[in-house]
Parts: sequence; C-alpha cells; structure tokens
Amino acid sequence: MVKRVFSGVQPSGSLTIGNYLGALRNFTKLQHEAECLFCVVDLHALTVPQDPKELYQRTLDVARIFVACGIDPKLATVFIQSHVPAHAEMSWLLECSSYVGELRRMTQYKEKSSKQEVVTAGLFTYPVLMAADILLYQTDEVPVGEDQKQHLELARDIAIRVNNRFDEEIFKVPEPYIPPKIAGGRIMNLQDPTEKMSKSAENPRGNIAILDPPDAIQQKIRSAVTDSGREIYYDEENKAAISNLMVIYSLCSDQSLEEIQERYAGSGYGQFKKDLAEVVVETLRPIQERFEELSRPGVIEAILAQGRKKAEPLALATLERFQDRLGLLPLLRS
Ligand code: ATP
Ligand code: LTN
Repeated sequence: MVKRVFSGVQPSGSLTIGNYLGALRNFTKLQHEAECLFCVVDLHALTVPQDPKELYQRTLDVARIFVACGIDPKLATVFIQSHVPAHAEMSWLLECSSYVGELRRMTQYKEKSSKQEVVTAGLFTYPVLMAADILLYQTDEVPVGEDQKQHLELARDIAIRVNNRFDEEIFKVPEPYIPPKIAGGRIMNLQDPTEKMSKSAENPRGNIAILDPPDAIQQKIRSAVTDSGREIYYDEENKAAISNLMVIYSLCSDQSLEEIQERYAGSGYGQFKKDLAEVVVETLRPIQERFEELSRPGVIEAILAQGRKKAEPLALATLERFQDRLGLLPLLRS
C-alpha cells in the first residue's frame, strides 16, 4: 500500500528558506514514494488580519513556489484549501469533538495571540482546522517543521478520540515527519537566533525569502548577527547564530557540518558569510527562474483546477462517512 502524505503552507507572507529547508524540500522527495497532497491553506491565513489583494496574490504565489521548488503536479496534488469546502465543514464537526482546555495549551496560539490587538476565535480554533485538513484525506504522514509538532499531536488525539467514540477507524491516525534541527526542522531568524524564521515576522531583515534577489540575500547574510569569538563550529547552545548559518550552508551545499567546520577553520566570519550568501543565491536561482515561468497567465490556475478535482472526492468520502456516524441526515432530494 502506498502511503498518503498531506501538508499545508499558509499564504501569510513571502515564503522563507525556513519553509523551503524545513518543509518544501522534503515535499519534493516524498512525492516519489507516496501519494502526496500539498495545500495552500488560505483559510488558516485568515486567522490574523490580511489585506485581501495581498492574500489573493500570495495564494497564487505560494502555489507557484510549490511547483518552482520541484513539486511535480503530475506526481502530487496541489490545491487551495478554500476550493474544497469540506475542510471548513469538517473543521466545525471536529470543533465539537475538541476541548477548549487542549486548545488553550497550544504554544503557537499563546505566542501569536500575545502579538495581536484583538484575538479572533479562528486563531484559537486554528489547530482544529489543521486537524480537519489532515484527517479528511486519511493521511499516513505529515511532513512539517518542528513548530508544528504540537498541532500534529492534537490532530492525532482528536482522531483517536473520534475513533474510540464510534469504535471504528473513521480517521487514520497520522504520523509526523519532522526533520531534526540540523536537517532544517527549525531554521532560526538571522537577527535573533532564539526565534524561528517566520514569513509573517514584522521585520523581514531576519528572513531570507525564497524570492529575494541576490543583493538582498547578500545584505541580509552580511548583517546577520553572530556570536562572540571568531571560530566556526556547531554548538547550538553557545553559538546559536553561527550554528544556524552553518545548517543553512550545509543544506544548501550538501556538505556536512564537519566539512564546513574544517573548511573555515581559522578564517573568521567574513569569508564564511560571503560564501554562504553565494551558496544560498545559487540554491534559489533555479527556483526563482521557474517561478517566473509559472507566472505566465493561466499556468498555475490550470494546475490548481486539476488539483481540486483530485482532492475533493477524497475529502468528501471522509466527510460524508463522519456526518453519517454523527447522525446528520444525508441530503434529501425531491
Ligand atoms: P507564519 O509566520 O505565518 O506562522 P511560517 O513561516 O511559520 O508562517 P507556515 O505556513 O506556518 O510558515 O509553515 C509552512 C511549513 O514550513 C510548515 O511545515 C512549518 O513547520 C515549516 N516552517 C516554517 N518556518 C520554519 C522554520 N523556520 N524552519 C523550518 N521549518 C519551518
Ligand atoms: N499550521 C501549519 C500549516 C498547516 C498544515 C496543515 C501543515 C495547515 N494545515 C495540515 C500540515 C498539515 C503551519 O502553520 N505551518
């Protein structure tokens, strides 16, 4: 049996190399060994204020970046969350099987709500919508960065709870697929290595966006904070900034942390940063070129229409089964 994989990315800002190294790169590997669905989760982005025009544009751009990064629409299903209304319907049904207490414990909710002037109910129930995304497709595996681990555990808890209640496997219980930190699971902000790189961060100086032009990448890496001392070696606790830059270097160049350490022994931060900028620019160059090609009118739209067609029947099968078990009446046709 081929495994089924599902993952989502929010159109809440310009995608960063954190998104690329922690998530998208793994999506492209998984598409060869599993049945994959990759979703632009626009409904999730609505949990905090969004400018409608920007949201519209970013939604298309995230889908283009998926494909530009190597997701092949012939192998994987690429679609927009709001195009399959079953996500919102399932989310409501699962909210009625979720507890306020467990949602209150979500660290992402605590962090994000503390930064908002007003906190929407959607920000609070966000992880339930994520559980709906995953459970609708009877997903085996969910590739995400480390920040999503807690949300995934909640999705598992909800699935197990519902299955137990009905004494039947209504939902497959999904497994996380989270790379360790040195494999990109948590890329940190270049200006503050205690914070993860986040596309919705207010100040973009600490982010490298996948679509950043070379001079912006060079500038951001040049001004990245470093640690005291001059040596280049991996020590997550005492040299968090350099360790983060080393992980980015390693993943973009396919060199191990040891090789990088040896190469820059005694050469100081200046040369290292210069070379790192080049390695990142070269990693992103082909992605940016493909992105341009995918920006021709109609290209991504056709991919997304086809994606919705493949995703919707899968989602409806699970939704209808759950509706039936809950005692909801099927559609009555006259
Ligand atoms: P936002 O800032 O809006 O919360 P985000 O940049 O955290 O967004 P998401 O859309 O929430 O990005 O996440 C998309 C995928 O990228 C998820 O699998 C997430 O775990 C992963 N990801 C996000 N940031 C990082 C990071 N800094 N390092 C590794 N993976 C990341
Ligand atoms: N919450 C995730 C995005 C997301 C997701 C999903 C990831 C929404 N639905 C389903 C995996 C599976 C985030 O903020 N990174």
